[in-house]
Amino acid sequence: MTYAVLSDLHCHNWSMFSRVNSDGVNNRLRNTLNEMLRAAAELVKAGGKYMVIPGDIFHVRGSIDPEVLNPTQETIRQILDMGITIYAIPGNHDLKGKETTELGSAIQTLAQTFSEKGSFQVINEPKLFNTPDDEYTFAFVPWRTSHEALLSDLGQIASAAGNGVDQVDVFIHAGIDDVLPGMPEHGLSDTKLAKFGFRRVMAGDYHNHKIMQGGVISVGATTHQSWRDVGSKAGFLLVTSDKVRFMDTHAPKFVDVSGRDEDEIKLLCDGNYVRFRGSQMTSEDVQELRTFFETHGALGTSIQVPPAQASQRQGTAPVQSGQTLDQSVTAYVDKVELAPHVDRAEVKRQAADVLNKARSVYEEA
Ligand SMILES: [Mn+2]
Repeated sequence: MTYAVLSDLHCHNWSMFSRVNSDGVNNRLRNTLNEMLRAAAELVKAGGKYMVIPGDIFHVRGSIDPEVLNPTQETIRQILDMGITIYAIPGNHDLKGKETTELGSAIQTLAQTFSEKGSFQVINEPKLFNTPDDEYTFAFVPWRTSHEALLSDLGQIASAAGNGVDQVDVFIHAGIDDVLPGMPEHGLSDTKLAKFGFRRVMAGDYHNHKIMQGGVISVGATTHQSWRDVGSKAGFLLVTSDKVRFMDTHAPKFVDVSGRDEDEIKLLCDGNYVRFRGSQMTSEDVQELRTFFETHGALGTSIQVPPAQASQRQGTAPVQSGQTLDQSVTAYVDKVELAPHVDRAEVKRQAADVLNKARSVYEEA
């Protein structure tokens, strides 16, 4: 028997590289919803009926946009009508406040909409249960702000499972060290998660699919969403008792072609959003490069080079700090003094969100 896992959908009215489809829906939101439907179709094809979403169905914290909610709800209705049961936990993006509460959870509204069907289940407390057909033992721990709380919840579930712990697949929303290259470690390692002895620990939050030791798995996001996702594996999982099959996203990816040769670039452009960073170029050369990307199928382009003329006028070499803006912000957050109750990893996440938001405006200009 097979079940499906999708995480970090981040349903949103995206601005960068987006347009409005004829039905009024943001095309990038539609791409995500189509991937959800594809996962449901693959699940049914494999004879399965459970879909698990370990967090971040929505993107914007603390408010729901009707142009996002309505098509998302309609997609979920279609999936439930296929005979699928969805189990979901709120991720940090689904929550208005820092902790998981029903009141502050955007996905609670989906649970209420589909309460009669009973087939969209939101889990707001740590929980261990068998699926109705006794095929699986699932456990869930919704978003926790501290690792201590998360690990303590997992410990309690493991002892409740007793000897059967090695048959339990547990779902959390927490970034695991070494999943995102360049993201500093923050103390939640695969070793710590593996030691409970669960069959699998599957985590949403960090947007990169990775299988680690001891059944610990970062699910990854369902689609690429921004330049932060360059190089990450996005898609969904089809899971059986002994196998985890990664299904690569069919939605456009954010790819960086800087330093690649022409043949590689041709292969990377098709159907994707394409970024190039390099040394100074004239505006004519930039336009030529853009046309080259588009000719080979790029759906959007971002060419980030210093303008050739401006720097000649200055007569000085451009300042090269050797650090990206993201690295510099991360380094700053590492150094800056924070109040004791403030979670440094959360500050980094939010700073990255702000940078990303600013970029989406800048890229469009
Ligand atoms: Mn997320």
